[in-house]
Order: sequence, then structure tokens, then C-alpha cells
Amino acid sequence: ANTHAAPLVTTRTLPLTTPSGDAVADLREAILAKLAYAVGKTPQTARERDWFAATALALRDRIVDACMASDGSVPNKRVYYLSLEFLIGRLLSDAMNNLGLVETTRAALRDLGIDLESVEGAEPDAALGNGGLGRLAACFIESMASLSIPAIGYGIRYDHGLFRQSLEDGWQKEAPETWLAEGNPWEFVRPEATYTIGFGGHVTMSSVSEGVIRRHWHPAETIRAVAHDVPVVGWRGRHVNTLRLWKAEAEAPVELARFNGGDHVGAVSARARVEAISRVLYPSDSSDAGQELRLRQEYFFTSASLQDLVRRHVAERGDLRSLPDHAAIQLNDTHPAIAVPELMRLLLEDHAFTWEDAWHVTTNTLGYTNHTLLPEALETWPVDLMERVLPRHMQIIYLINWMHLEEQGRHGRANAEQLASVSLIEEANGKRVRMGHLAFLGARRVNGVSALHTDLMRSTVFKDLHALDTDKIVNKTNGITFRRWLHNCNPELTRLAVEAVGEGVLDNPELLTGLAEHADDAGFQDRYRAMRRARKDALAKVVAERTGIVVDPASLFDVQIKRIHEYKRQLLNVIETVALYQAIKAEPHRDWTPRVKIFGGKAAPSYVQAKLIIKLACDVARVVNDDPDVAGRLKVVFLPNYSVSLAESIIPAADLSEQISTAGMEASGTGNMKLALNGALTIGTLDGANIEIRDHVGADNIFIFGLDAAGVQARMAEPGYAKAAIAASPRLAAALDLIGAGGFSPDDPGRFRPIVDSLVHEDRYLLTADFDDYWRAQRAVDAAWNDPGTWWRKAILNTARMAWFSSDRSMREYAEEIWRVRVA
Ligand code: NBG
Repeated sequence: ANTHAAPLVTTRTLPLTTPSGDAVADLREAILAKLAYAVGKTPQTARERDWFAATALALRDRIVDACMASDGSVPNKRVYYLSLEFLIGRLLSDAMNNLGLVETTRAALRDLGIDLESVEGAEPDAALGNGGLGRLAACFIESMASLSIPAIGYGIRYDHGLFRQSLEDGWQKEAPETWLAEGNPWEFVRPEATYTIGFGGHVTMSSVSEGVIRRHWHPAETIRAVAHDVPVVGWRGRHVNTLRLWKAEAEAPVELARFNGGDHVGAVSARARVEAISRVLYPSDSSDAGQELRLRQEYFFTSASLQDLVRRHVAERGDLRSLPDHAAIQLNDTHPAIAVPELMRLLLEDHAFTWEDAWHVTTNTLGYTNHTLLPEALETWPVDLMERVLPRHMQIIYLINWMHLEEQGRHGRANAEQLASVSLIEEANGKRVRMGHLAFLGARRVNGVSALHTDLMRSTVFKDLHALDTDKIVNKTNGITFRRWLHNCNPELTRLAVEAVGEGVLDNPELLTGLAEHADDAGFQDRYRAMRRARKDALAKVVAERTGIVVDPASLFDVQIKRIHEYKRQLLNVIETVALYQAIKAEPHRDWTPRVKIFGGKAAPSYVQAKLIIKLACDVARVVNDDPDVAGRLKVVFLPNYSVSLAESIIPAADLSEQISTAGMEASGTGNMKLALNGALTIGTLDGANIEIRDHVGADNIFIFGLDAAGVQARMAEPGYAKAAIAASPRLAAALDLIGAGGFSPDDPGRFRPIVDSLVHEDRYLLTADFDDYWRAQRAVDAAWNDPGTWWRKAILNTARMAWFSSDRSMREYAEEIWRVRVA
């Protein structure tokens, strides 16, 4: 069965003008021609997937037309965005919307007896990312195209994106994801853009002239990176950029000598190892330290991308000395940090630069974005692994480090502790290369992704490096593209906004702020509420189809959707659910506010504790949902296989957005922005971008609770803080007792003991410290929900005041302060 086939939402109508008959007829003929000549099907034999391919191909032609229509001149400066992940999801609605062809396509397909929503539903999600980091890259490339910033996104064309999650009796099971199984109509294969990537081997020296020594790398193994281009069309089709994804191929698909010798199977065996490089996305959002294949992936796509942009620059401008004037290379986290020594190597070895010149070009071209300060997620590579896989790069890293440490000496900062903290090599447990430090030294600007996160970069992980150059770290608060996260996913709300403030809001999100004037208007509130209700009805259907759980769309929909991670504290939410359950059981006749708690998210396959938390949520759901005392007033749902397209149907249906990470641990968050933009009220901690969301929507329109980042640090220093907090909170103690005693797992009473024990003995994420205040905030939510005039006023104000969180704003800031490219 095709799991992608079911449309999630059936209520789409975009606030765009009715299409002209000619345009509809043209597109209809184009789709039919693609169906016949590219897909090889007739309308009678075509499946939804075939109609999707034909429609995508027809629209791709329009994108190419838009591309060719541009003047074709060489832009003065290009942005190169290097990211190991691009979580782009489905592209059809993006393309239609940005080309202004949603209604035209709908009408063209209707003429053919085909429903647009089912065609959209037949597109597999391109899940080439784990979560926020990869989705951010997808929003950024869309915004760059919409702002006409000339840019190329570089990444890997994984055969298998993020695994598919199913829940078997509440336990997460992973299955491979196969988005390419039926081809990818969006992409162009570019065999002419193929580069050779080396691994291993040794380095030799030669003396070119008196005192000048050059080093040459002789890799033991070489493989090919082949470009696959996906066009990215911006709003109103004004500009088209490229997402260039690399596929790994063996130099020689067959070892001829072995083949001729009769070893037919052996002759193709080396190929599997080579092609593994672009086979699968690592399913972890914190790094898998020490895995050689991961290092090979990082170097593979970084080297191919740098070779490609160097070749382009030489073709266009001749001299690489001017690279910083015409190229800005952004490293999305440390995954492409190997770009620092790789660019140095290309300049030194292939272009005969001196070290000083190469360093000047490198450090004026690269920028680095940090996305986490969690120690377990900071990438480091063992020196011996680096020496084996990338011997020449390791030499360059040592030389960079030597010069950097020498300079510290010259500035009188040579005490051992200072040197150890700024060194590229960590010596604590076996020598390892600190990729964050390497990216920091190689970049002209280093940025964090929210105001708090950037402050913490300066005061913690990069403190000593920051002291050496206090201008280097800048803040660039994340954003989301409103085309996808408002216009496409919530056409009803978009229509409301257009009616209230005019169509200009589609071009300029700042105009959304005008909605605030309607926040007190009862008629407008009613329409806003009707919009939400329609989306909740649709989501309730999805929930029933996928989980069998029946929920009442009149209840408050309380949503926590994101990767399962202890620091994100889904467990805090589950424990509050248990406490609420106990409270209802104790007083079943009170007028409890009906709530549906909706969870969605994947756990890294090796993350045992996260998988146990999923199981707990599912076990709690089974008990609570069926309890006659509860009588449907509390329901718990874990929606399997959370993805971009599932997010698109959950977000417009959410009343409450859970953003409850331990303060100081979530770098920014972007789901928080999507939910607030669509009018969900946030219950959250003072963490990441939540702080800026509060500043924009107003403290009265958000439910803040818990310790702030400084409070967290202070509390962690108090011995026995968890035991003390539990002793002080009878409600928390009772909930933990029920969980620990097997109240939700009668079949295995000890199942959740490890969870309770970890809270009592360690509680690294301070759930116990924040529990009571979280409970208080949740009851404030209940009270607000029971006063509809207040609730919908707050919701409308959230939508109006989230305008600033557009990724167009983020991209403008990067363009101005980091890339120094002009935005029209
Ligand atoms: C994630 C952070 C999020 C942030 C995204 C995008 C990593 C390493 N970091 O808080 O956890 O929103 O990056 O910046 O995935």
C-alpha cells in the first residue's frame, strides 16, 4: 500500500484570483503531454503517482522558463549554503504557490477528472534531514530564492532519508524510507558536474624553489560526486536558485580485471562501499561521534561543493584571489567544517597560493552557524581517524593550530589552561579535533540562532575564542518561510489575513501586524475560530485513521511535535498528563477543561531513553483514553511518523504549542515559530527563540514558566536538588509513584522504573524543578481557554505579531551582515 497516497487535508482554497481559461487549457495540455511522453501512461492507466509526476514535470518546465527569462548575467556575488541536511518535504505545493499556479493547476486537473489534493498526497516527502537544522536550511533556500539572492544550496542526495517510524504496541520501530523508489521528477542529473573525491593515502613533499616546499596528497581511493540539481523557485516566480545534491558513484563500476577473471560478483563489490556514502542519512540530530562513514559523507559533499564553486569562480573571474568578493560560503553547523582545510588545500596545491594568501581568502569567504551547545552534540573527530581518512587535511589542521597558538603566545596569553581551551585539539580523552573551533577560526563571522543562544556561545563554549576577536560572533535569530508555514499549510488563515489587511501581506509579512486591529472584533474572532475548527476537524480524521483514537475537535488541542530528546522534555508533558489524570480521577465531577494531548516525533534509533519515553506516552494514552471517569475530557495521542507534511496538517489545528525545553538547551526552535504564527498560544520556558517570541507577542499572550538559563545553572549546583523538589511537590511525587509502580504498565510493572530513577537520582534536565510551575501555567491555560473572547484575541495577536519571524528577515540579516550581498 502506498502510505503517501492519503491526502491529509481536504479543505484547501487559496485566496488567489481565478485562473484564465487559456492558462488552464495550456497547463492541462502540458500535463497530458508529460503523462504520455515522460511517464508513458494514458489517463486511463495513470495512478495518482503518475499524475503527480506529470504535474511536477509540467510545472518544472515553468520553473525552467522562469529561470531562462532572467537576464543570465553573472551575479556579482553568490551565496553557497553547505548543509548535510535539507529537509525540504514535498515540493509540489511550494512550486505551484510560488508560480501563482495553484488554482490553474487545480482547474487543469479537475478538467481531467483528477483531484489536486490527491495528486499532492502522492508526492513522497523528501526527508533529507532530521529536524530543525535541516528544515531551517530548506526555509533559507526558499527565502533566498524569494528575495532574489543568488544562491546554491549544497548537500547530499541520500537514497534513504530519515527512517519511517511505526509504533508497535507503543514501541518505536524503524523502516527504511524510499522517496526515490519511483524516481524524482524535480531533479536534473548533471553528469558534466562530476568531481573526484579522494580518501586515505599519503602525502609527499617537493621543493619548488629555494625554501618553498609543496605538499602533495596521493589518496588511496577516489570516488565520484555527481551533481543532481533541484530548482528552487521563489515567490511569484521572480527568481530561481539551485539545490545541488551530490550522489556518490564508483570511479569504475566494475573492476574489469576481476570480471574478466571470472569473479563477476567480486568485480562489483567495491562499488557498494563507495556508494554507501550517499546511501543513508544518519538518523540522529546530535552527532554520531567517531563513525567513519559519517566523516566520509561530510568530506565528500564539502569537497565536491568547494571544487564546484572554485571551478565556477575561475571560469567567471579567472583569479581566485577575488573569491571573497564574489562568494560567501556558509557552513550550516560543523558538518561541513572540513571546508576550512579543504579550501586551504585546493588553494595551496591546485592554485599555488602561499599559506598567507590562502588563509586570507579562506577566512574572508567562510561563515559558520552554530546550532547547539550541548556537549554531546559538539562534533569532534579522533586524530587517528582523521589521519587515516584525510591525512593532508590533518596536516593543515595542525599547521593552522600551531600558528593560532603561537599568536596567543605573542599576545601574552600563553598559560596552559588558556591554550588548552582555544586549541583545535582536545586532549582530554584521546586526541580529537574540535570541529567547532576549526570552523570558528576559519570563518569571518560566526553566528548563533537566537539571542540567548548567541549570548551563551560568547559566555560558555566559545568564551576564550570570543575574547580573541569580540566582533566575530553575531546573532541571527532563525526564521521560517511564511509561504510554506502560513500560505500553503493554512490557506484559510491566509484568506482571512488577505481580507483583513490586503493582498500585499503575501509579499510583505510585516503587513500581518495589521491583523492586531481586528483582535477584539467579535466577528473576526468567529471567523478565526471557524478556520481553526475546520483544521481541527481535519486533524481529528487523520488521528482516527492513523491511531484509531477518536478525539473531540471541540477540546483544546495541546501539541508537542519535535524530535524526542530528553532536553526537550516530552517527559515533563507526560508526567503533567499523569498528574492531571490523577486529579480528574480524584474529582471526576468537576468541570475539567477538555484537552487532547498530541505528541509527534522520532527518536534516534539508538536512543534507548527516548524510545522508552515514547512507550510511556503510548501506555499512558491507553489507560487514560479508556477510563470512564475521565469520560473523554483528557485524551492522549501519539501520532506516528512525524514528518514535514504531517506538521503541515497538525500546525494549523493546534491551540497550544508546547516549547518546554530546559532553559539554555534549545538553541532556538523553529516549530515554536510555526505554531505561534498559526495562532497557537505557547506554553514555554525562557529558552531559545521563545524569549524573542514573548518579546514580540507580548507577555500577556504567552504562558511562560520555569527556571531561566541562569536559574538552571544555579539549581544544578545544589546537591540533591531533584529529591528536594519531589519531596516538596506531593502532586509530582504521586505521579512518579504511579508511573514507577507500573500503573500504566501492568504487564511489566518495572518497565518505567529507569525513567523514575533517572529523575530521582540525576534529573539532568530539571523536570522536577520546573514541574509545579508548569502545572500552574497549564491551569492558567485552562482558564484562558474557558474565556473564548480572551483566548481568540490572544491567538489573533500571536499571528499578527509573529511577522518578524519570517526567514526573509533572517536572510536579509545574513545578506547584510555576514555575506555582504545586496538584496533588491
Ligand atoms: C538545532 C537546534 C534547534 C534549532 C535548529 C535550527 C541541531 C544541532 N540544532 O533549537 O536544536 O532551532 O538547530 O537552528 O540540530
